[in-house]
Amino acid sequence: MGTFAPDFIFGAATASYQIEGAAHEDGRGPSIWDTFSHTPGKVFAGDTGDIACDHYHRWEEDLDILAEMGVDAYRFSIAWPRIQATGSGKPNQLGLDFYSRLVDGLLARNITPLATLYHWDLPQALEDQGGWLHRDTAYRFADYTQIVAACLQDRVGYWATINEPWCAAILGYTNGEHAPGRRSDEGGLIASHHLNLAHGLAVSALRSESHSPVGIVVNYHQFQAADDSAEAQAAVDRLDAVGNWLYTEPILRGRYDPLTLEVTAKVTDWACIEDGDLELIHQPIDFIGHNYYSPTFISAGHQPYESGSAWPGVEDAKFLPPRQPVSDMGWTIDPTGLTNLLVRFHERYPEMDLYVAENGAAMPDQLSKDGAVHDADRTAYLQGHIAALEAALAKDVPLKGYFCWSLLDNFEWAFGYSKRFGLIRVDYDTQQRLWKDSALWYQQFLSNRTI
Ligand code: GCO
Repeated sequence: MGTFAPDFIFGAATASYQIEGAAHEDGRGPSIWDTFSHTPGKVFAGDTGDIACDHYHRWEEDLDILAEMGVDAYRFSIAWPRIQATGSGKPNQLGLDFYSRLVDGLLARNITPLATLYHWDLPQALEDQGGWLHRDTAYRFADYTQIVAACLQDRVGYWATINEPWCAAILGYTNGEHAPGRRSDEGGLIASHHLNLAHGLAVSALRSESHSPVGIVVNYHQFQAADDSAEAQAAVDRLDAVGNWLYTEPILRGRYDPLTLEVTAKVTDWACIEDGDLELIHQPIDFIGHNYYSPTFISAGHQPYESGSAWPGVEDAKFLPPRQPVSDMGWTIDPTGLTNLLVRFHERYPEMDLYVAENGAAMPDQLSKDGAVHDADRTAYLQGHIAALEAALAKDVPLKGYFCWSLLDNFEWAFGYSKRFGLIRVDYDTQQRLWKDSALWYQQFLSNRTI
């Protein structure tokens, strides 16, 4: 156990649709998540992001909480539909002004802004034209990025182009679990390529307006073979190819991994890849952000590929049940998975600085009689995973920072408000913010950075 270096960044993270609310205010247009959440049956209890944590109006209070907590940085996302209501055309100055105030508010509190340009809230008008299945959306994303970067420039300390392209593409366009809820085996792969292209085009746009570091945030699936058989490892390799290297190989190596092309050949001919695309995608970047929550245990076995699978083309890979203990999401709690992820990713891409852009847990929080949330389970989760960072650093992983997901309880996508990930409890009736015990622990940890 030790103390983290002074230049190691600790923060907290949120995302626009999950906390802002004000869905129809100041020129914001509808996003695919507005449409999806208002579609009966798509989101738990019919929850929507219409109000969420009302962060759009309470942002100063929330920044004060961050300052009082003692974070170095804050990761948030910018809602494209606030900047361009239909995803293209003249920027909405009121939207730019909101994020300009937010960034200035962070800087005034000596907190470094890390801005994610796309955390899934695609303007619905672009979806109506095909969304991420439509190549042109990548170019619209670059235009949007240029507008935002020209406004915020180096007031933003770090830029992340896209949050979790796998979720946006596969859950949005292959199995339909997320917005826009489309179901097509090939769709998620086409959307993946266009998101990779959008990333590359956005990097170029950012470089033209800002000197700040640029990267992308991925939900790298931490697959772990359940036994040491060659077959189990081969199954992990196939899942890695379709779930992980599908993004990092074109972005960091300017190619699609041969195993990715081999496994997906039964689903797509990759006709969406045009000459020059991989050069556009493979722009030099400064960091990779990893969102880690849990490992996934894999064994080999006869498991034919079935249409609708979130792993297009993968066969003979069996997903084993989660291992205890689990979070309120039913996800295995295993900090060694985080160390393994960071070490393994560094071995494959040694040139990349790494950040843990999200890590945290939904827990069955209860408001106790004394009016507090004694979430010892969340505190234990955070302690274990922050300690796991040290194990990665001890193996010379160029890990530069850690962001807890999430600052606030918020709209957990298809789970609505039924899952609470926050350090801060949000009473959705009153919008009152309440520091959970885990927030008090994180504040104390940040005061001496010793675990
Ligand atoms: C994600 C998203 C977050 C989620 C969080 C908990 O990683 O899926 O970035 O928006 O809310 O991860 O699932």
